[in-house]
Amino acid sequence: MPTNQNRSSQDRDRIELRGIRATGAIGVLAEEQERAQPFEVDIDIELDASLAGRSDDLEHTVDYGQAVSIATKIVETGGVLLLEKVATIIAHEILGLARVRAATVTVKKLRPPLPHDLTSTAVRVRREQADQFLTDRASTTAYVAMGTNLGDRQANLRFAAAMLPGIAALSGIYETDPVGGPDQDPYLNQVARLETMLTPFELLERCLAIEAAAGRERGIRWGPRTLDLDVLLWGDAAIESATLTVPHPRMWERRFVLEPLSELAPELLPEDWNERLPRGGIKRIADAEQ
Ligand code: A4P
Ligand code: MG
Repeated sequence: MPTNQNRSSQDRDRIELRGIRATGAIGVLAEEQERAQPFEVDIDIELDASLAGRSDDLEHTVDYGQAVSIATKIVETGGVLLLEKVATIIAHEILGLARVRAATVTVKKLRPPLPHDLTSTAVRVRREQADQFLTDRASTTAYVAMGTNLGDRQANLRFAAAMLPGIAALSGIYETDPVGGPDQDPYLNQVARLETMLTPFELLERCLAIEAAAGRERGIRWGPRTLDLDVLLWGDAAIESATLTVPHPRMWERRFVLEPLSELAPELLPEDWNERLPRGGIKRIADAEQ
């Protein structure tokens, strides 16, 4: 957990880039698409600069030269109609740089072709790390692992399958010996494939809400639970944040995850997974209920 002191410097620290000038063919009018016009871009990068502030090492901060190059290149590439789109593309590219927590990008059209007296038009967007996964694709394929070893286990799995959004397929149901934690009853495990519009963070929120609705109480780590929902994969995203790690960090070591997942997406598993993982302690007991 970040300390309060950390959190406040994360909130306050910014790199501010002002007046990045570039020309590009951007605009709704035909003439704007044909002839490049001048733009000015301002960028605010939110980051935790406390380490770089002590170390004096470029590795510990964001190289703002890269941010300027990104903005210049995107404007010069042109071929976009709206300032909203240009600003969003720049913001998402900047979020791809290490250590950027959020980016605010203002794109200003310096000579707007309007029959009025005005100096400029501008659009400002702010995007955070979590927004990186807001795509314009219809949906993303994600996999969620379900586990239960308290109460009516089959009913808990049915509940999860009914509550998870966008279920496209379910694996069979496996009865499995508990791995880790205290002495506890066997689990039922199952994996779901989703076609989802949710970002990975929204999907995690949804999973936590469904666990709570199933009466999950958080006690000892790896202890018995009515329902555990783990986000295994979300497209090909690699996420390491305080609240979410994707792919799920322990999935590759767990037969109770990989065996059901292999029914739905064998191509996603390492070739040797079946030989590598200890056998036993797992039995397929039912097909997915339709
Ligand atoms: N979190 C981070 N990444 C993820 C992710 N990809 N998916 C964070 C879900 N959550 C993720 O989770 C703690 C926090 O992890 C969440 O609040 C979220 O912000 P939790 O569910 O409260 O804790 P947990 O599940 O008790 O701990 P952990 O370490 O996640 O346990 P696992 O790895 O889920 O393992 N044996 C059998 N046979 N079958 C099982 O299903 N499950 C576990 C739990 C142990 N042994 C088992 C089984
Ligand atoms: Mg969990």
